[in-house]
Amino acid sequence: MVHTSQVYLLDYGAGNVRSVINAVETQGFQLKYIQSVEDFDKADKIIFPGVGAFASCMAKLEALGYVEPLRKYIASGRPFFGVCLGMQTLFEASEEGEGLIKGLGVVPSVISKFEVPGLAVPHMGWNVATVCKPNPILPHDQERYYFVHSFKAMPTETMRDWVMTTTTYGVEFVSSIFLNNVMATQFHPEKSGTAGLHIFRRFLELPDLITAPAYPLADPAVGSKAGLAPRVIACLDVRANDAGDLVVTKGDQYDVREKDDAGDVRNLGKPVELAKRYYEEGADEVTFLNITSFRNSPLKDQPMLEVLRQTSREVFVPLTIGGGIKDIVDPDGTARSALQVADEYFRSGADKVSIGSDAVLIAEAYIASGMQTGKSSIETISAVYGSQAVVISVDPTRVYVQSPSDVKHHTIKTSVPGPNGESYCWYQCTIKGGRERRDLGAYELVRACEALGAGEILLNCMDKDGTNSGYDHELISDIKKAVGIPVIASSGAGRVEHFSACLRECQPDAVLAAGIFHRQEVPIAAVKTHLQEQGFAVRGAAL
Ligand code: 1PR
Repeated sequence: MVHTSQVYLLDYGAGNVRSVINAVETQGFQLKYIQSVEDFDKADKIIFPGVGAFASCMAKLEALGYVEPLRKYIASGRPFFGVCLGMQTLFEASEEGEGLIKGLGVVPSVISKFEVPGLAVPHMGWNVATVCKPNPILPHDQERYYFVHSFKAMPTETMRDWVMTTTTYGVEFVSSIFLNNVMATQFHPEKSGTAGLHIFRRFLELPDLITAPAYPLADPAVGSKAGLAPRVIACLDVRANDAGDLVVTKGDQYDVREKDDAGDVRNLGKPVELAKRYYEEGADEVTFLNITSFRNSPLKDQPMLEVLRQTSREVFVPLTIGGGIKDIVDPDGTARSALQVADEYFRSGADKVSIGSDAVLIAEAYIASGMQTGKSSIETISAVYGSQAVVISVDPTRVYVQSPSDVKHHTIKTSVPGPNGESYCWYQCTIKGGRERRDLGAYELVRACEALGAGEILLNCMDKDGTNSGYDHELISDIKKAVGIPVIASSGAGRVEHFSACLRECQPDAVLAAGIFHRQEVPIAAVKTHLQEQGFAVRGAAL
């Protein structure tokens, strides 16, 4: 079907809008881009997918001369849809920045910081939206959508006419708003699977929001399934095989070659196909790790960019890309900053970048000097895209010691004694895919990275990787206590019980697995069903 309305995207050039574009296009609509103040008059509908930080977003809108035209557009009664920061900018002001930063002033309230004792911030993952107001967009109450944010709106008295849904994460906050022609969500419809795509479809198909018939409110007796669901993440280690094809591979303790005489790189499938399969099977997130990234290739030719472009056209859950996020020099001598490298990945459809080797080197320098330079990959990327877009991938290996005083590193008392009866250990950081050990502990690394602006930890464990023997609970519990940002538990999952045991004992924010999914030994749906039976909040079709 050909749609003729002029749908415009307000892209002020600061982040990943590719997934919103893909989500809209998959519904059969073509987007145009607001490129001048005149475009506000031409638009029948505007979608504003805000990304990055509130202050820089408002500064950019001011600099482009868009603030007044946008206010005028909204006052005209034509439909407007804001996503995440695109919702927050509608408010009078936000605490995100130096002092209170002024917003568009459409919604009579203020955005405040998320501070919930004992809960990781950013609020990241799939949470339940409770519908409070009849509206033409959300057919279902208690649907789970994907959130990622550190600031929130509260359902204050002044907000009464506006609140469409609320969500609970320690506190009840406003997860979407709707009044007359203005609708906006704190969550990301473009990352919320089919439930999210439905929201865009309704917004695009309805001639306007003011006269559109509303879905009835659900019976409150149904009750809330409230709570953030721990994410189940599928991880794809990608590299070129010996024939030069890009394949998904999987190592045993990081060795990805077959054990036979030929010793070829293990080939478990094609990256885009597998990612799509995992999305359809219910993965809450997909992570690509480009595991041979330390070998130099020109940035623009990075095959992972094309993998992301293709994947983001069909996979509507968050996508993370890791490997090679650092300052690089192209073979022709062109220098590219880590931020430029990340820019390319975000523009190609990534929602987060994961930094491995570079993070270790940055943390070492930071710990040695006690100084933040503002120039590292972690600092520069989080300043532009927000901390939630910067994941630190940790590749630690266990080192036994007789006593904590034997080393300068943070140690833990272990219930799995070492070969010489040692009852303490520390976790040594490695770089270059485990090829080089560094004089830095994982505990010190994650704390330094959090201080520098990282928003999440992807915690691998070299000793457990590919063993199918369960996660390293001692490591995960220790790291979870070390930081206030979300922690993804990785390495060692072999059975559904490993996921629930890890979640119960270590309380990570997400559980990741690779080998068992690739080899089709355990389907993602089986993990979800098991977690649900064990009493965990779960997002998925099984519910
Ligand atoms: O250092 O920033 O260029 O990033 C390189 C990235 O590639 C890092 O995130 C590093 O973890 C990853 N990497 C490098 N070499 C390997 C390898 O396997 N030879 N993969 C590698 C790390 C570990 C996990 C794995 C889990 C779950 N793979 O990602 O998916 O351990 O596996 P399992 O469920 O099968 O046990 P940089």
